[in-house]
Parts: sequence; C-alpha cells; structure tokens
Amino acid sequence: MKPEDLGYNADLEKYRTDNSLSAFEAGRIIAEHKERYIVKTDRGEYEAEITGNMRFTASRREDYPAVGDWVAITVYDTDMAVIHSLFPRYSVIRRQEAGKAGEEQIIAANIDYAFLVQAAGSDFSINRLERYLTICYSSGIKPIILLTKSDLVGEPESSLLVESIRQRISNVTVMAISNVTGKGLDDLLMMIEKGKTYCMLGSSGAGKSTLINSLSGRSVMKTGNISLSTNKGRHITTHREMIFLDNGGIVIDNPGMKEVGITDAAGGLEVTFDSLLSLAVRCRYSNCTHTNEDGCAVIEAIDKGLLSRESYNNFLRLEREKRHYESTVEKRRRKDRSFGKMLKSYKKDLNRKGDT
Ligand SMILES: Nc1nc2c(ncn2[C@@H]2O[C@H](COP(=O)(O)OP(=O)(O)O)[C@@H](O)[C@H]2O)c(=O)[nH]1
Ligand SMILES: [Mg+2]
Ligand SMILES: [Zn+2]
Repeated sequence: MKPEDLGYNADLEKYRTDNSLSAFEAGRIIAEHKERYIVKTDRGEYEAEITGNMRFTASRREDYPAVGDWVAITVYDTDMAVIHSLFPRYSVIRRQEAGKAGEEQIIAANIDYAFLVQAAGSDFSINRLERYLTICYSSGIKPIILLTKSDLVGEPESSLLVESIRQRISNVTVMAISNVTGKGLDDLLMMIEKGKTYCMLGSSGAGKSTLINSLSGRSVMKTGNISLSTNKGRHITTHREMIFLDNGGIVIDNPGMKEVGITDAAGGLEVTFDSLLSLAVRCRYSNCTHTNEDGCAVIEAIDKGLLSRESYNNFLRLEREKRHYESTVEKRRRKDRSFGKMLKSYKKDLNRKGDT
C-alpha cells in the first residue's frame, strides 16, 4: 500500500520535513483501545504505545492519538512501534460525553466526509440528523445522509422519508440504501473518492458495520478481530476501525453512540439552521433571541407556515445545549484557575517559611 492510499498527502509530508521528523516513519492510527494503538504504514501494521515523554506532556484528550490520526513512529521487533508525536489534524469530530460536564471525546481525526447513518423505522429522527449536521459543520467535515434499511419500509415510504429530510435539510446529499436488497450501494460506491476518509456516525443498530461489509464485499467488521498481546502479558482484543476499500476510499466505523452532545465552538449551528437564521436580519431587534419578541421574523415565518416549527424547536434545544456546554467549560476553567492560584500562593508561603 502506498502512503497516499492511507490518506497521506503533501501537507503531512511538508510537516514531516519541516519538523525534522524524517528519522521517523509516518503511520495512521487504524484502531485504538485504552491507550494502545494499531498503526498502519505503507510497510505494515504495528501495535504501538506512546512514549513516556508524550504521556508526560499530554494534558487533555486532544493530546493523545485517536483513530484517523497521523503519528511519527519508530518500529522495533517485527510488529511493534513507539509513537513519538502527533501530526497536526486537519479535522476532528468531537462529542460531549453525557454526564461528564465539559469533557470532550474525540470520535475520529482527519476526516473528509461523515456518513450520517439512520435506519428507516424507529431510528428515524430529523432532529437527530440536525444534531449530527451541527457536529459536522463545526468540525469542517462534509456530511452525507444515508437512510439505511429502506427494505423495511419499501416504496413509496422510503422515498417519502428521503423527501421529508430534503425539505428540512438543504445542500446535503441524501440517499436511501439497503444492505439486504443492495439498493443504492453502487451509487454510494461511485460517490466515494480515492484517498478520502469517511466516518460512520449514527445510532447503534442503524446498520453501519453491515454497510461497511457491503461496501468492502467482505465481512471485515465481523471477522476483522485482531488480538493484541501486551508487554505486561495481558491480552486485549480490538477490532479494526478503519477499512480500506478496493476503490481507494477509507472508511472509519464507529460503535453506536447513545448520546451525542454538541460542542459547537465553530458555528455549526449557524450552518445547519442557515435558512432559519437568514431570516433573523429582518427581526425588529438586533439582539432578538427568536423566542417571544415582537417583530421577530423567524416566529412570523413559522406562524405563516414558511418554516418548520419542529426544526425551529430543535434549533432552540441545541442552542440551549450549546450555551449550557459553554458555561460548564467556563466554570471548570475558572475552578482550574483558582486552584492554580491557590497552589501558587501555597508555594510562595512555603518559600517564605524557608527564607526565615
Ligand atoms: N432489514 C435490514 N437490516 C439491516 C440492514 N443493515 C443492517 N441490518 C441489520 O441491522 C442490525 C444492526 O446492524 P449493524 O451493522 O450491526 O449496526 P451498527 O450498530 O450501526 O453497526 C443487524 O442485525 C443487521 O443485520 C438493512 O439494510 N436492512
Ligand atoms: Mg457496528
Ligand atoms: Zn427574531
């Protein structure tokens, strides 16, 4: 496999030479399990850990490798490697973990496209699609919506569901597919670009892993288990999370996520709800919150039936969630700062005592 087949590009190579990393090999993280990684290079696959120094300087989740990351490694033995550093990421998909205020999880790094996978039937929720869209737009990742299990509802229901998505969500490709009948799979394969990385996002049971098997023509997600023996004599098993398709596309699977909290720092909501917010310039008050103000153009459009009330309610919900997230992050920072100050003055006191 050539490095480009793994997604390697000129920017990464420039970074490697600019930062004197030529002594290292560049590899991509294709699986992760509790700080142990499988790294793939053009020469092979290696079981790897980060260096002690990297662990020592790491302070946040961001500082550790995630699936999709490019890393500088040195290989030892035949299939072991040490990870020295992370290459800069050109995109990161994050989510906020439920119940852990302000703590972010990295779903995957260096992603070009996300497949938003939703099954026809009880999994179907345009509100949740808007949530995933917000995550994509705030991460600089292009979304593609896939309605899976279309065989379960048949026609015309499947086309009607696609139509209902298109009515609320514009500028995004929406396709109905089925792993059972094969509907839409050829079109989907045609769309996938060589050397680009795609990440599956969606609820558990939506059909993501089955879809990867369908696209690859093999049951990679079921039989792809690899056993890792650790230095400590323990054995852990991890599965491949990154799959290389024959047509050159790179696909990352994802265990289903029960809750995907948004951590929108980069205006993903504004893009997702663009048609709603573009009306806001006509609101009477420039600081209109579009909730109860007189002369609110957004509320007027909803009352006239020009805008989906459901989409509007979803916007308010996500907007509240975003503000809540930001305030918990801010609170935590303040707490960290005051703790830092306390430590400092404590050390000062110690020094003073030492002086006398
Ligand atoms: N009827 C139907 N069932 C499907 C389809 N795709 C997947 N399934 C089934 O849905 C279940 C969950 O699929 P899986 O790929 O494991 O979902 P994941 O959790 O998103 O990875 C499995 O029992 C699959 O056989 C489909 O297109 N049609
Ligand atoms: Mg799965
Ligand atoms: Zn308004």
